[in-house]
Amino acid sequence: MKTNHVRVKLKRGEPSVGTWLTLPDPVAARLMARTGFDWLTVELEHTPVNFETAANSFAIIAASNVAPLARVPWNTGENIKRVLDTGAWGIVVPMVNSRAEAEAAVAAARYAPQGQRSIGGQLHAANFDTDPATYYARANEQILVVLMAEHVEAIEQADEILSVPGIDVIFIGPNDLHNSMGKPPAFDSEHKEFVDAVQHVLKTARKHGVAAGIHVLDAAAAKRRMAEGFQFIAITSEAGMMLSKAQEIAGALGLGGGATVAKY
Ligand code: 3PY
Ligand code: MG
Repeated sequence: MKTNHVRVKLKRGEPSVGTWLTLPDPVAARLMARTGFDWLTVELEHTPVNFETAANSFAIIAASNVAPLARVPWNTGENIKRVLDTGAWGIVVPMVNSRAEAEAAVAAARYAPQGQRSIGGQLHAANFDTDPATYYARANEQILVVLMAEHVEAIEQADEILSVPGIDVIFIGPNDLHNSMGKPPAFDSEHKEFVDAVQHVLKTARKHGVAAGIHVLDAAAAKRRMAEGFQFIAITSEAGMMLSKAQEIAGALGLGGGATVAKY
């Protein structure tokens, strides 16, 4: 059975860097899997990506020995089961604001006795290059559970959320977090409330032995966050990278101002 190298690195205290796949296209996944990132998160929350396209991308990513992760559209057992049973090596769960929501996400992602994930499917074992019996016996050691802190409620409840066993990463969504503070969405800012919230999550994660993560805009920001102690770093998305480079080139040639590009 393949080993989820992202979980190993995080447990060793090392950083692990990846990006988001927002285009509903396994061809884009195939190409992105060759760029060097540790993991690629197929984004089902804010995109047209459906479960079938996601499953095809997971297979291609896993075959390249990159970890395929899935951000589910919402924290439901059904979403978590579908992406794990079709071969994701881990889940990113948006908007986890309470201990009960954290418990529900972990229960959906872990087989008994740690959780109550249902038995079934073939693609999960195939993506770990093993047979279903081995997968069922060892999946709890391999599946990465990433819960998102992206609302002021999650910041207030961080200690409660992080005390739930079975969480690998607490991952800050800076855009939603700013929004919940009544501020314009952004990957980073100097707003004191935001700066304090980020540091609070980092400190609380450390207290509970859970890796902290955050979504950032570029490599410079990724390095800054790693120096602060963040381990699970997402840098924008494949579409964000493509559009910002295209805009830079068009701009250098004087081809008009170009529209503001989406970052993820
Ligand atoms: C946010 O910034 O809100 C995110 O969800 C990033 O992944
Ligand atoms: Mg968000």
